[in-house]
Amino acid sequence: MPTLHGTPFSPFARKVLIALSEKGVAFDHVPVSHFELTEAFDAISPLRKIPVWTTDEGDHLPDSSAILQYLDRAYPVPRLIPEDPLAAAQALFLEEYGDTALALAVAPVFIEMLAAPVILKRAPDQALIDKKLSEEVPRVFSYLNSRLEGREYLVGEDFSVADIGIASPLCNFRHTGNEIDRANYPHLADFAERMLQRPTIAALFANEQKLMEGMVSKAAAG
Ligand SMILES: N[C@@H](CCC(=O)N[C@@H](CS)C(=O)NCC(=O)O)C(=O)O
Repeated sequence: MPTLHGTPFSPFARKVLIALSEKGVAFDHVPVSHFELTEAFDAISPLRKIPVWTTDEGDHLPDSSAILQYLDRAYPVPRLIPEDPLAAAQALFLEEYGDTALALAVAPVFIEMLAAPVILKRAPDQALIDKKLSEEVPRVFSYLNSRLEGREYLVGEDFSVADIGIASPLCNFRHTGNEIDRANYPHLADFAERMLQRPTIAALFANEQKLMEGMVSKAAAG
């Protein structure tokens, strides 16, 4: 059985979980957190990052975008990378935007508000949260909002890696309880709702909420 290594709370591992669910691929899941990676993990992930996908043959793919490329060729139904060359390139760019600008804006908010108190057992860095929410988040949300005007999906007429790449970090943002300000970013707010109602993403998000509740009550019990 192929194996995914990576906690479902990682925006990068969640990209892979969404694609696997969309394609109905069976796999084993080792939900390792990046907070617990040691040197031994370098054997399968030279950058010591999650996610890693290990094929049945024992090959390791240590990057979410590489994994999505692989999955789309190995399990082509449904297609998540558009056939059209321009649309494919646009989708890959938006996936990259999600992995970089969006993840860098919202993942630290998630880490400080949830991982810090629950996993790392330290106080949140409120100054960092405030800076992300007041500077980077508005810039990134504004760009995404403009890309989504009049569109159901980010590229073309179908769900693609672009939507996965943007929806996944938005799940982390939703976990923090912060809202996408509908007055300023109506198209992005609608997109986030659509994505969170999509059955594959809704099921993953509900499972994460259950896991998070368990972690929060365990941390509260000391
Ligand atoms: N480009 C990588 C980024 C993966 C990544 O940054 N993962 C984080 C967890 S969300 C990680 O493992 N961080 C560990 C570290 O940077 O030390 C991908 O798309 O898979």
